[in-house]
Order: sequence, then C-alpha cells, then structure tokens
Amino acid sequence: MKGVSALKSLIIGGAGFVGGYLIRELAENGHEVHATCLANETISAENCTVHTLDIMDKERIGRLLDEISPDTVFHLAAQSSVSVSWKKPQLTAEINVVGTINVLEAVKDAEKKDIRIILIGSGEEYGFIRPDACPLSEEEPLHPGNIYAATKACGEMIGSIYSRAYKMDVVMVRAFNHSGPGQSTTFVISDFCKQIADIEKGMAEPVISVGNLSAMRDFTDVRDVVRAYRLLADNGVSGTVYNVGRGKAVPISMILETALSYAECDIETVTDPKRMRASDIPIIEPDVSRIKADTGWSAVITVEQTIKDTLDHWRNN
Ligand code: A2R
Repeated sequence: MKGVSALKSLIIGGAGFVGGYLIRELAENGHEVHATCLANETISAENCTVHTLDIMDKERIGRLLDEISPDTVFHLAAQSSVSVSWKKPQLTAEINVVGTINVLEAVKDAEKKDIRIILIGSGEEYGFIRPDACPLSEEEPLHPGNIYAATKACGEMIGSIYSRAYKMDVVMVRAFNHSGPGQSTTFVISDFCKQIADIEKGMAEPVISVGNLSAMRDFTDVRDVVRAYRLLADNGVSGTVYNVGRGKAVPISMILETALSYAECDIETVTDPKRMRASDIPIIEPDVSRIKADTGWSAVITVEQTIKDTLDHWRNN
C-alpha cells in the first residue's frame, strides 16, 4: 500500500470525457500532470503537459515513460462505446486488449521500476448476473454480455497476471455508470438533459423520447469518480480490483422525473422502441465496501446535482 501521494502522473487517453476531469482533480491536488491524446485530438487544460500517443505504438509509450518518469499511470485510453464494439469488434479488442498489453509491457520495461498503473475497467464486466447477485462484490464471477465488456474483463485479467507474474504495481477498477457535464448523449443522463435543453431553446417539439424506464442502474458523478481514481493511486492495494460506484441503484424513471422537474416548460414523454435494449438486466448495483475500507472514498455528489449540472451544461452549449 502506498502511503503518500504519487505526485507525477501520466494519464493515457486524456482527451475523453473522464480525462478532462481527472487532469483537474490531480492538478488541484498537487500532482504534476502529463496527459496523452491521439494526434487528431486536443486537450485544452492549462494545468498539464500534453503528449501525442497512440497506444498501438508500444515503443512510443516506452519512450514517453522514460522521458516523464511518472509515479502513476492512469490508463483511460479505450474504445469505450458498447454499440461501436458490436460494429467493430476487432478494433475494440485491439485498442482495449492489445493496447492495454502495450501499456503493461512498456511499464514493465521502463527505466523507472515502481510505476503504479491504474487500469480502468467497467461494471459492464459483470454482465449477465444472477438475479440475487446485487450488490455485486468484486468476487462475483464475470459473464460479459457484449464485446466491450469482454475486452475490459480481458484487459483486467491480463493486468492481474502482470501484477502477479512480474510483481508489478497494478490496481484495477470496475467503474459503474458515471455521468456529468460534457458527457456524450449516448449515455442516459446526458441524453435526457440534451433533449430537455433543446426543447427549452425551441429547437425541438416538447416531447422527450425514452427507452426502458424500469431498469435500475448505479449512477456516480464523474467528479466523484476521478476522486476515487486519485485515492486509489494513493491507497489502493496493489493487485486488487475495486468497484467504483455509489452502491445505490435507482430506476431510469427517477432520472427522467428529476430531469423533467428542472425543465422550464411542459414536456410529454413517449416511448421509443429504438431506445429499448433487448437484454436489459433489471438491476445492476455494486458493493462498494472494499474501496471505502481501503481509501475512505464514497460518492458525495447527489444524482440530482449531476442531473442539474448536466442540464445547465446543455443549456449553455
Ligand atoms: O476514440 P477517440 O478518438 O474518442 O479517442 C479515445 C482514446 N483512444 C485512444 N488513445 C490512444 N490510443 C488509441 N489507440 C486510442 N483509441 C481511442 O481514449 C478517447 O479520447 C479516450 C477514451 O475516452 P472516452 O471514450 O471519452 O472514454 P471515457 O468516458 O473518458 O472513459 C475512460 C475510461 C475508458 O477506459 C472507459 O472504457 C472506462 O473509463 O469506462
């Protein structure tokens, strides 16, 4: 267990939704932050040094590690869309599995020998769970139900093997639904809020279209999630998997009702069959006692606050 803050951090895949928040979280807590993005992406944060990197280029990862000599590597780079993973399974496996191996290999061969890696996986890895399995402990068997989830489970297993076989310092995360201002509308909170903001601006009819409202999911604000990642870098136990989530699932209907209660006009709700998922699992909720015990972390930002801030984001953008 590391007792002191790891001060020099490298975020691989820093241009995405989570990356921007993680850069801020680490910089505000005294880290010297380096972040990578693809050549066609930009990172506009002032409080970090930006490097271009494609994780398919293992030698370049190695050169970067020797140049920066970070205490911690946060590996966020991923093909992170479930729907894209069905359409492009090879690409998803290349980036999420081979890319993760490239990062692990580069850290294994780096000049600095005590680099801690935080591997970001997903609550999706649990997949088709037993009806009474919630709250899901980290010991629950994984039955991934889509290509994205399978690649994340695979990356995590390989991380665990590197940790054991090469005595590397790897901490593995299964992040549950996270949301907040700036997230793409392929995620439910951002989707509802964007529809409401468009209606308020007169850009759409006063009708919101929704999918399955009875499914229960565990939502955590992205600002809490990146705080969990920082605390896991400080105090997570090497070789261990951690659920990161609120530990309290809510029905999607609650998300909709809350978002509508903030709307500045009357909005009708219609069900769109295209938004229904054939295999919706009724409830997905993590047991978060392990991360709480090891780091003291728990989610503090309410779902209502996340919805309010996400709606304001779309009103202003
Ligand atoms: O696909 P893009 O152009 O949005 O770029 C994504 C980037 N990325 C890569 N970076 C380096 N080398 C590659 N070969 C490569 N392919 C994709 O990783 C994007 O900028 C970043 C991931 O960010 P998002 O897709 O916005 O994911 P988010 O929400 O920040 O989630 C971060 C992590 C991922 O591992 C998720 O699977 C997990 O948290 O839930």
